[in-house]
Amino acid sequence: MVLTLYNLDASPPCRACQMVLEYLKLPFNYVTVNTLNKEQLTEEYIKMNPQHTIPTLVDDDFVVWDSHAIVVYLVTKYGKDDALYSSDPKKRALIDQRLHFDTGVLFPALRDTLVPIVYFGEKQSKPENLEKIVSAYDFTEKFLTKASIMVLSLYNLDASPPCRACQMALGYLNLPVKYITTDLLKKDHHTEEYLKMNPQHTIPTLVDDDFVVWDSHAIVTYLVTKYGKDDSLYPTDAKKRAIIDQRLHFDTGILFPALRYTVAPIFFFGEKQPKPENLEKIKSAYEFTEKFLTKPWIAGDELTVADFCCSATISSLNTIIPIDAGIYPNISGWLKRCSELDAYKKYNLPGLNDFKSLYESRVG
Ligand SMILES: N[C@@H](CCC(=O)N[C@@H](CS)C(=O)NCC(=O)O)C(=O)O
Repeated sequence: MVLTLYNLDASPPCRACQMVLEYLKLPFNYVTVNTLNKEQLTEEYIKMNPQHTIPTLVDDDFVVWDSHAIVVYLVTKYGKDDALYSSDPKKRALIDQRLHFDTGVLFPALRDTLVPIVYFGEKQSKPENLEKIVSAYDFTEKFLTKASIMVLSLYNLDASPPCRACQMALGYLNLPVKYITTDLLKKDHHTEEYLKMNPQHTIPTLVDDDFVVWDSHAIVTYLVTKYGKDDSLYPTDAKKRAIIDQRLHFDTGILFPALRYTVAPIFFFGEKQPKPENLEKIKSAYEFTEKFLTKPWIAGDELTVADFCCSATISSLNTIIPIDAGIYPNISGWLKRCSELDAYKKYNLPGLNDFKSLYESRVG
C-alpha cells in the first residue's frame, strides 16, 4: 500500500487528512502543492484532479479528492474498527451532517474571507464574510451539546514525574485533554480554588466533567477503565491486575518518595547536595526494581500503565544516580525499551529535560 497525499500544511482540509492518517498510524508520503505558486493548476495535477483542489489522495491506482471523502475512505479501508466513522446508521448520519456542514458552511466562511486577502491583495476581511464566520460559530455552538463533548483537564507540570505518567497514558489512549500548568514554585497548588478541588494539594489532578480525581496511579487506571478501547494497559484478569497494582504501589511507596525526599530540599529549600541517606534510598529502590524486571515490561510481557508510572519516576532518578547497565542490566534494558515508545518520547522526554535542567541548576 502506498498512500500519497497532495498537501499544503496551511490548508485546513489537508490538515484534517493528516490528522486521520496519523491517528490511524498509516505510512504515507506528502507531496507539497503550493497553491500560492499555482502548483494545483499544472496539466499533470488537473489530469489527476480536475477540480484542482488540495488535498488529493492517491492510493496505488485509486485517486480521490475532497478531505471528507478522503478521511471516510481511510477509516473504512484501513481503520482497525469503525470508531472514527461509525457504521451505526444514526451515528453515521450525524457525522455525515457535520462533514457536510464543514464543506458547506464552515470552510466557505473561511475561504471567502481569506481568498481576497491571500490571493488578491485585499487588506481587510469584508464585513459580510465576518458575519458568515460568526453565524458558523453560532451553529457550531448549538451542535456541541454537553453530551457530545468530553473535556478532560489535567492540572500539570511537565517536570513532575507523576504528571508525565498521566500524559503518557492520555497520549497513548489518544484522549483530548486540556493541560493546566500548575507551577509548584509559584505555589499554584496552594490557591483556595486548587485546595477546594484537591485538599492534598498534589499534582496531577484530573477533572473529567464534574468528576475530580488525583494521584497519578488512580488517574491512569481510571482513564484506561473509562476510555480505553480495551483493557490491555490495565487488564481485568485478577492476577495480571494484582501485579500491576503492586508495581503502582511500589512507585507510590518506594520509587517516588526516594525521588521526592532527595529533590525537595534542593528545589524548594536551597540545599546544594542530596543527603547521603536519600541516595541510599535511591540505590535500594534500584535493587528492588532490578529484581522485579525479569520480563520485558515492568509488570510482565505486555506494556501496562505501570510502565508509564515507573518509567516517569525512574528516568528522573537516573538524573540523580545514573543507572549503570553493568550493575542494573534489567533496569537499563527496560528503560531503553520505554524510551523507544512514542508516548515516552512525546510526553516524558520534554518534562524529563525540564526536571534535569532544574536539578542541575540547583545542585552545586
Ligand atoms: N502519589 C501522588 C504524588 C504526587 C505528588 O506528590 N506530586 C508532587 C509533584 S511531583 C506535588 O504535587 N508536590 C506538591 C505538594 O505535595 O504539595 C501521585 O502519584 O500523583
